[in-house]
Amino acid sequence: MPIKRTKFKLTSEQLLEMFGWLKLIRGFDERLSILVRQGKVRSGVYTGIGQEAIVVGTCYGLRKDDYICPLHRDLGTFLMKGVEPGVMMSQMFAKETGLSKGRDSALHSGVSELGIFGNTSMLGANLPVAAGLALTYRMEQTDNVVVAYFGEGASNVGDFHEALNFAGVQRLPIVFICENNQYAYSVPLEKTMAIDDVAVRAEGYGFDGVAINGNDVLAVYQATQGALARARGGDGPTLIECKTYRWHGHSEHDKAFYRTDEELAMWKSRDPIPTFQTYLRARHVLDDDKLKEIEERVARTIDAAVEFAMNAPDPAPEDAASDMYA
Ligand SMILES: Cc1ncc(C[n+]2csc(CCOP(=O)(O)OP(=O)(O)O)c2C)c(N)n1
Repeated sequence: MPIKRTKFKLTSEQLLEMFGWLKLIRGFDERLSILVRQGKVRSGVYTGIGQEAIVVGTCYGLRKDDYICPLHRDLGTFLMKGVEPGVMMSQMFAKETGLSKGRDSALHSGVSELGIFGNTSMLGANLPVAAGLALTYRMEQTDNVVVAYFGEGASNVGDFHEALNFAGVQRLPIVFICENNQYAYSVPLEKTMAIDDVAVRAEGYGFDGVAINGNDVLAVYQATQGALARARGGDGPTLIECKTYRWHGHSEHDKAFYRTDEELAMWKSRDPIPTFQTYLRARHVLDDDKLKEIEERVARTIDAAVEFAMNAPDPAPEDAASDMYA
């Protein structure tokens, strides 16, 4: 059954705020990419350059006590959920001031006070956990929602199907966000799936799935807002498949020789940021002065984050076994 279009209204300030997030998240990843080349980052770096509209469209307007279960490529979701840029950069530098105090690489850390469940290395394994979190919300009788991210590659593993089945049977308050960036590491979509849209998989588990342009931040926002409202109202899960493309390799050490320059150029012409910028200018929400102001603010924020992280202390060896659960 087709999903009804959700009506939404965003003020000029909110639209500009979304634009600022797109710019910050892009800038953060771009700076990390440079820092990797300079040998300054201690973590593996999996940029989401080209995919920012998914992060912003899904996280914008989320409540602090909604939980997100992000992917390895979703550094921006941490920022949008409230992690300070300096802390996030410290995490990439494995510093004492990072989320995990230098104990793990990149994005495996969570922050329960901010509603972030850290990514698990095994693809798809975050999804049953996400369903469990949604079950908790149901048992606690809150109207909070879990937003769980996964790649199209992960939608081929068993955990994905078990999580969707459980969420469908229990009508859990969860929104599944597929970041379909066309490749699972070096493997193109058509070599892993005999269908065109991951979204159709939802039907097999008794709820709606929709495939949308994942490079259109407002389309992502609209679809997410509809899914959140249904989940909060007790109508169960939704799967939103966001079609997109990652510009860099799987990680910064992957040169992505398995794809063509033409393909990359085609997707770069659909860059979510200039597309949104053109829209904002046409609506007279953005002008040259505002653009300059946003760009300067973003540059300052990132510079400060890098400086904070570079000057932060390394973790002390004697603390390696502290903060253990058992
Ligand atoms: C179960 C499992 N198989 C293989 C891997 C190795 N691996 C890590 S990321 C990745 C590709 C993931 O592709 P996708 O799910 O589409 O997400 P993307 O990286 O494209 O955002 C692979 C194969 C893994 N971490 N877990």
